[in-house]
Amino acid sequence: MSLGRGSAMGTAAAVLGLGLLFLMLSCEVAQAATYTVGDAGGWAFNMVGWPNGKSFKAGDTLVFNYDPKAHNVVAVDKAGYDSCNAPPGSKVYSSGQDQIMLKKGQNFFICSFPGHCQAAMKIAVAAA
Ligand SMILES: [Cu+2]
Repeated sequence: MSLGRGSAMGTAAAVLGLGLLFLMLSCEVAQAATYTVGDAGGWAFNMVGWPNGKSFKAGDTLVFNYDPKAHNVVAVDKAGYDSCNAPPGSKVYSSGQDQIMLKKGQNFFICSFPGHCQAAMKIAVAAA
Protein backbone atom coordinates (compact mmCIF):
# COMPACT_ATOMS: atom_id res chain seq x y z
CA MET A 1 0.00 0.00 0.00
CA SER A 2 2.77 2.36 0.94
CA LEU A 3 4.50 1.38 -2.29
CA GLY A 4 1.40 2.40 -4.26
CA ARG A 5 1.22 5.79 -2.53
CA GLY A 6 4.94 6.35 -3.08
CA SER A 7 4.59 5.74 -6.77
CA ALA A 8 1.54 8.03 -7.00
CA MET A 9 3.52 10.80 -5.34
CA GLY A 10 6.38 10.13 -7.73
CA THR A 11 4.01 10.55 -10.64
CA ALA A 12 2.63 13.77 -9.16
CA ALA A 13 6.16 15.11 -8.77
CA ALA A 14 6.97 14.17 -12.35
CA VAL A 15 3.83 15.93 -13.61
CA LEU A 16 4.70 19.00 -11.54
CA GLY A 17 8.25 18.93 -12.87
CA LEU A 18 7.03 18.69 -16.45
CA GLY A 19 4.62 21.53 -15.81
CA LEU A 20 7.45 23.70 -14.51
CA LEU A 21 9.59 22.77 -17.49
CA PHE A 22 6.84 23.82 -19.93
CA LEU A 23 6.32 27.04 -17.98
CA MET A 24 10.03 27.85 -18.23
CA LEU A 25 10.11 27.00 -21.93
CA SER A 26 7.08 29.15 -22.69
CA CYS A 27 8.65 32.04 -20.76
CA GLU A 28 11.75 31.69 -22.93
CA VAL A 29 9.60 31.91 -26.05
CA ALA A 30 7.57 34.82 -24.69
CA GLN A 31 10.77 36.77 -24.04
CA ALA A 32 11.56 37.04 -27.77
CA ALA A 33 9.66 40.09 -28.93
CA THR A 34 8.79 41.41 -32.37
CA TYR A 35 9.01 45.12 -33.09
CA THR A 36 7.69 46.90 -36.16
CA VAL A 37 10.24 49.54 -37.03
CA GLY A 38 8.57 52.94 -37.24
CA ASP A 39 5.40 51.37 -35.84
CA ALA A 40 2.36 52.04 -38.07
CA GLY A 41 4.31 54.39 -40.33
CA GLY A 42 6.85 51.72 -41.20
CA TRP A 43 10.48 52.11 -42.23
CA ALA A 44 10.81 55.72 -43.38
CA PHE A 45 12.81 58.92 -43.07
CA ASN A 46 13.72 60.33 -39.65
CA MET A 47 13.75 56.87 -38.09
CA VAL A 48 16.97 57.39 -36.16
CA GLY A 49 15.21 58.05 -32.83
CA TRP A 50 12.79 55.13 -33.05
CA PRO A 51 14.84 52.71 -30.88
CA ASN A 52 15.03 55.24 -28.02
CA GLY A 53 13.36 54.09 -24.83
CA LYS A 54 12.98 50.49 -25.98
CA SER A 55 14.97 47.60 -24.56
CA PHE A 56 15.86 44.99 -27.14
CA LYS A 57 17.19 41.50 -26.57
CA ALA A 58 19.19 39.20 -28.80
CA GLY A 59 16.66 37.01 -30.62
CA ASP A 60 14.06 39.77 -30.87
CA THR A 61 12.82 40.38 -34.39
CA LEU A 62 12.60 43.70 -36.20
CA VAL A 63 9.99 43.97 -38.94
CA PHE A 64 10.70 46.52 -41.66
CA ASN A 65 7.62 47.46 -43.69
CA TYR A 66 8.16 49.73 -46.71
CA ASP A 67 7.65 50.10 -50.45
CA PRO A 68 10.54 48.12 -52.01
CA LYS A 69 10.54 50.48 -55.00
CA ALA A 70 11.35 53.40 -52.70
CA HIS A 71 13.52 51.90 -49.96
CA ASN A 72 15.59 48.97 -48.79
CA VAL A 73 17.25 47.79 -45.58
CA VAL A 74 20.97 47.17 -45.39
CA ALA A 75 22.64 45.63 -42.35
CA VAL A 76 25.87 47.52 -41.83
CA ASP A 77 28.63 47.97 -39.27
CA LYS A 78 29.20 51.09 -37.18
CA ALA A 79 31.42 52.71 -39.81
CA GLY A 80 28.76 52.10 -42.45
CA TYR A 81 26.11 53.48 -40.17
CA ASP A 82 28.09 56.61 -39.31
CA SER A 83 29.17 57.31 -42.89
CA CYS A 84 25.92 56.15 -44.57
CA ASN A 85 27.97 53.92 -46.86
CA ALA A 86 27.22 50.21 -46.92
CA PRO A 87 30.47 48.21 -46.98
CA PRO A 88 30.83 45.83 -49.95
CA GLY A 89 29.16 42.50 -49.25
CA SER A 90 26.61 43.99 -46.85
CA LYS A 91 23.38 42.05 -46.51
CA VAL A 92 20.66 43.90 -48.43
CA TYR A 93 16.99 43.27 -47.69
CA SER A 94 14.48 44.41 -50.30
CA SER A 95 11.25 42.46 -49.87
CA GLY A 96 9.34 45.37 -48.34
CA GLN A 97 8.42 43.12 -45.40
CA ASP A 98 11.72 42.07 -43.95
CA GLN A 99 12.05 40.28 -40.65
CA ILE A 100 15.50 40.53 -39.13
CA MET A 101 16.52 38.85 -35.91
CA LEU A 102 18.75 40.91 -33.64
CA LYS A 103 22.12 39.61 -32.60
CA LYS A 104 23.66 40.41 -29.26
CA GLY A 105 25.32 43.81 -29.22
CA GLN A 106 24.90 46.62 -31.70
CA ASN A 107 22.81 46.13 -34.84
CA PHE A 108 22.96 48.83 -37.49
CA PHE A 109 20.54 49.27 -40.39
CA ILE A 110 20.39 51.90 -43.09
CA CYS A 111 18.44 52.53 -46.29
CA SER A 112 20.97 52.68 -49.12
CA PHE A 113 18.81 54.62 -51.59
CA PRO A 114 20.67 57.86 -52.38
CA GLY A 115 20.19 60.45 -49.66
CA HIS A 116 17.87 58.36 -47.49
CA CYS A 117 20.38 57.42 -44.79
CA GLN A 118 21.46 61.07 -44.70
CA ALA A 119 17.77 61.88 -44.11
CA ALA A 120 18.00 59.78 -40.93
CA MET A 121 16.63 56.59 -42.46
CA LYS A 122 18.96 54.62 -40.22
CA ILE A 123 18.75 52.92 -36.85
CA ALA A 124 21.22 51.62 -34.31
CA VAL A 125 19.72 48.96 -32.06
CA ALA A 126 21.54 47.62 -29.01
CA ALA A 127 20.40 44.11 -28.08
CA ALA A 128 21.18 42.77 -24.62
CU1 LIG B 1 14.88 54.75 -48.16
